Amino acid sequence: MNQNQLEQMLTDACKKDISSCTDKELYTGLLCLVNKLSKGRESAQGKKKLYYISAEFLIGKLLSNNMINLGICSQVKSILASHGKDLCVLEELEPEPSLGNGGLGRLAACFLDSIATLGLNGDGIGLNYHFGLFKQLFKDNLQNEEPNPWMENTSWLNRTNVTYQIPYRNFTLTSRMYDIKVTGYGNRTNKLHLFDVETVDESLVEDGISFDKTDISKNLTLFLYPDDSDRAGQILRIYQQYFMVSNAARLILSEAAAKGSTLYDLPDYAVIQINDTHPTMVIPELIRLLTTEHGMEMDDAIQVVTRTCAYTNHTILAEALETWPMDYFKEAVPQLIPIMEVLDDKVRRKFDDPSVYIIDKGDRVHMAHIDIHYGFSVNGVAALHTDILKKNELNNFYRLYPEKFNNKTNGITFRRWLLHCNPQLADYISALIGDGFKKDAFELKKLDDSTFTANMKILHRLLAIKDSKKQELADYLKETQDIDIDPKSIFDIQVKRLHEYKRQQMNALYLIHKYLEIKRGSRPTTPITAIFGAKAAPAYTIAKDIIHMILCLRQVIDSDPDVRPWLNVVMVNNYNVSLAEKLIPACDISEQISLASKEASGTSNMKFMLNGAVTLGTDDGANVEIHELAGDDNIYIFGESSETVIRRYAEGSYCSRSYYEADPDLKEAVDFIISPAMAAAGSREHLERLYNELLNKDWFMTFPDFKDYCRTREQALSDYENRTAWARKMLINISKAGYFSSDRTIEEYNRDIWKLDTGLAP
Ligand code: GPQ
Repeated sequence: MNQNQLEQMLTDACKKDISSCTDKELYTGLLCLVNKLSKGRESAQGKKKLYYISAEFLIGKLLSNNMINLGICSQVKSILASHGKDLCVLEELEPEPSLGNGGLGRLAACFLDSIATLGLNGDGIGLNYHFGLFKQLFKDNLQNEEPNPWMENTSWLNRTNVTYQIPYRNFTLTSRMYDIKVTGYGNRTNKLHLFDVETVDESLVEDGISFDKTDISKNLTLFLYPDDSDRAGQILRIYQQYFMVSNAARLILSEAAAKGSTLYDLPDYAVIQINDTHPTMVIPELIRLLTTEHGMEMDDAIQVVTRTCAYTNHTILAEALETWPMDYFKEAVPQLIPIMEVLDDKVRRKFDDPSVYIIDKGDRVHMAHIDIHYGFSVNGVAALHTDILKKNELNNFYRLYPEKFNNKTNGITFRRWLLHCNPQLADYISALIGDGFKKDAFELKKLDDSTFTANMKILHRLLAIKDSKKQELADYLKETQDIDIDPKSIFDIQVKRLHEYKRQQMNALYLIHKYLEIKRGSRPTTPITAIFGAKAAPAYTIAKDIIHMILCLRQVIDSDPDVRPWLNVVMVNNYNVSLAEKLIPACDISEQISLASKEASGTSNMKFMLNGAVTLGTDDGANVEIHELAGDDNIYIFGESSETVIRRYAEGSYCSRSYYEADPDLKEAVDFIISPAMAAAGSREHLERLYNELLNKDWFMTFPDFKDYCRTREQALSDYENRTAWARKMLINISKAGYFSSDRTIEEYNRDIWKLDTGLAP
């Protein structure tokens, strides 16, 4: 389509001349135009179809991404420019759906993009949360939560005619399916199906994010992860999960039947990827539907379902592995109990090992155990993670079913995380090595050649692009959050969910140490800006205390004229996908400092690498693979190894206080948390609780890694001063990032697990 035709279509969609449109009218017009253009593209076809079921799909804003994938983005930009309009301004009008929490949800969104791009026949299935996760607000240096409404009259959601009756113990809910089109890059359009109930009552929510948890028909799809610190909240999760999977199961069976499946041959028509354990109930629910509504024998149904379902594990943290009391199922979905009892009974007859039972002696149901026994594939999300699953966490299962276990190292979509968020860098790469990397990310390897890595002009240009992204971020944070940062400083960034194992607290301890050093006169050569972005789960007390510490520290430093010009600590408000798109291209040093063995993979580490940030991290999750690819000279690795950490846990002898007593720098930093200066900025209660937690527990072992972390971070800061050597590290990181394209990950899922027809060649 040429530019004139496109301009005419946009004018038609806006129903008036582009120049006379308000920004909002233009945004809506573009949305309609994109919907219309993607309508022309059929879903990928094929006998067999993938269903990716997930409680989270952190899709981010869709306008620009869809335009990139439709191949109209640069044309639209110039049409808008010719009328004095700016796409960036329109983008700000799009609300961001917060249908996810962190990496797991964003991974699901990257996967949908790659599945469509590769022309695979596969849809996502999830829930349509009206208020998403929550919107984060800071008040008195504390996190507050508010609903995050995102649905507007004209939106990406399309109401369908698909509805089902979903049965619970003493009532039935009528569901409705909404679809969001997932447009692949230069290719087919798939769908994200989001189920909802029409009786949901948004007015139930008052005072932040609290609401009456009793009336399920009114509250079912209000929030992702509603507060589950009490029984009612926990049972609400069961109601949600069952709603998601019962709808999914009905849709899957009806689509297969419509294509001619007898349902005995369901595995030829459907493969279900269970994204962590939230959708696990799809297994008993499918078995229930096959036996009660389709007349199948129990053993046949179990066989069919086992050959259809595959499970992805995303964590080894014991507290994150879901187990639910049998009572909850009795209360919400008693129809599943006979099925789960049969599943458990079969396991007990076959294996004489209580650690692999589905229902334990305390009458709790272990969701992951259902997936492993009654699915055909179990995968981890990075090489180290899968190894730890096999050797430690799931070793008892690995010994029973070695053939089921496989690794699929995570990936990210380069459309969003390079072409969209950093067009300057993408264009420059195109100028150097051509456009091929946009379809085949491995072509980035071409950059690792001395014609580029030893070329001063190229290295300087790379630095200039980084500088321009830093300036853009500085302008954006000033305008939207009234945060001042110096674009000439080093941008050191840690953005991810707030969790003790990710160790934002260790980053903060370093910053306290640095603050005190500067105060004593030891100034860095280049000023440092340390940026955090993180939401804490509303009921996770220590995580909220860590946010409080960081915000108090920010205030202390901000009001100290001796230090502020040299060290700036910032926590952006309401970190989300849109902010990530601005932060990541501007980053110099990427903080990936989880306790070794605890971060299953991490995916922001890959996004930063792709955008030319250098990683400062532990040998954990996918950092291990980044380390291997980038090489020792282009990454900063510190800290104890995963083996040491695992051994330390097994010995049970870790004592944080002994490290505190032995290291004066550490002691000084920890004590500062409860100093008068910090207390004046915040609440003594929160700060003391965190101080005591660290001193008496420090479950994620920040103290043993503190010294090495400080030393390594200092090394990175000093290496930054040699600008061309640093630029070379950046370039090598970019050149090795191709492996982390989610296209590669999805090809592996398809090759090893899904085995779908590969529709169009990409
Ligand atoms: N992850 Cl279990 C989440 O974001 N949420 C979860 O509930 C669980 C895992 C993350 C995990 O922490 C990261 O290391 C991974 O990179 C990510 O899933 C995707 O696999």
